[in-house]
Amino acid sequence: MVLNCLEVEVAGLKFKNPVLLAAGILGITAESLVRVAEAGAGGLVTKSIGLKPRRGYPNPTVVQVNCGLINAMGLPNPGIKAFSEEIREVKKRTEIPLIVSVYGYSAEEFAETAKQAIEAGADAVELNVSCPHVEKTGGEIGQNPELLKEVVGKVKDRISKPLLVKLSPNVSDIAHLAEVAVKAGADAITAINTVRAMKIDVRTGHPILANKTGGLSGPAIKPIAVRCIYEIYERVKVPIFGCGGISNWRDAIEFILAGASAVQVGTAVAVKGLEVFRAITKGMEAYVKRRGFKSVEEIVGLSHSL
Ligand code: RRO
Repeated sequence: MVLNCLEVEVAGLKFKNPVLLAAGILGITAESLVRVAEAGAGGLVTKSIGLKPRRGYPNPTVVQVNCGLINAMGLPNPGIKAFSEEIREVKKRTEIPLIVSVYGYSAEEFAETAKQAIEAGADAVELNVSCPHVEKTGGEIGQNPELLKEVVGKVKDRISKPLLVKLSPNVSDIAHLAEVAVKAGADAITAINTVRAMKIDVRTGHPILANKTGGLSGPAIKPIAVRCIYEIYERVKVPIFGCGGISNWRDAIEFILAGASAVQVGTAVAVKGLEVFRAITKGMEAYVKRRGFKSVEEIVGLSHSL
């Protein structure tokens, strides 16, 4: 039997490889999620879904800058009732783990949405407590230890599947917030969401995004993400899903050396296309074998012990 050196088990979820689709890209219909699965992703994270449908912000919602994208989509989503149909469809057509990203305006909304996602067939839930530009949710919850504890605790009581908590880099001590999330019941941490940013049109003087500010993603934020993962790894025992600017296998390996057990890719999928999944996993597999390791799991956090 040939062993797959990229197979990992993270927070009780089995992945054929540790390269997942990140929340926010191609994650709102079953059709696009199935295409990502067929392109070789090890797992899927959906667009963030709330209790009720939400239109999101007016255009423009995305602008390209050097080394990345700035977005202020404003959480557009069909609401968990309609999205449950998409979850069922994905689970019928793919075998890989489906993680539903969830947001809410209160602990109760987070918990109810998470419960409905699991009832529809989600394998796990990722709490979005880190969206940088929507009031009364996202970062406003994840940056407040008391609120974070309440939200994570309430969701944990309501579901019995793995609970991931996605944190924001827009804080002074991300590792402290990871500790708070883990004490409240998080089974894994996802780091990082986007970095607060903006772009102004020098001809007109106007901010380009309708919301004025947004979240920066892509290669520009990769070193920030690596630092965050390194710090979180030193402070909590639960596994970390690394996210933020990964666009090739070297980036993915760097995140794993910093302490990530698996990675999520978003902006590179939007910029380079679905081929990134096979390109990254191929490069990772070659690296693991070339270095004489049996499994990618052997290099998780390796940079901490060198
Ligand atoms: O929808 C968005 O505008 C958005 C979300 Br929910 C998020 O978590 N991060 C981001 O950069 N944009």
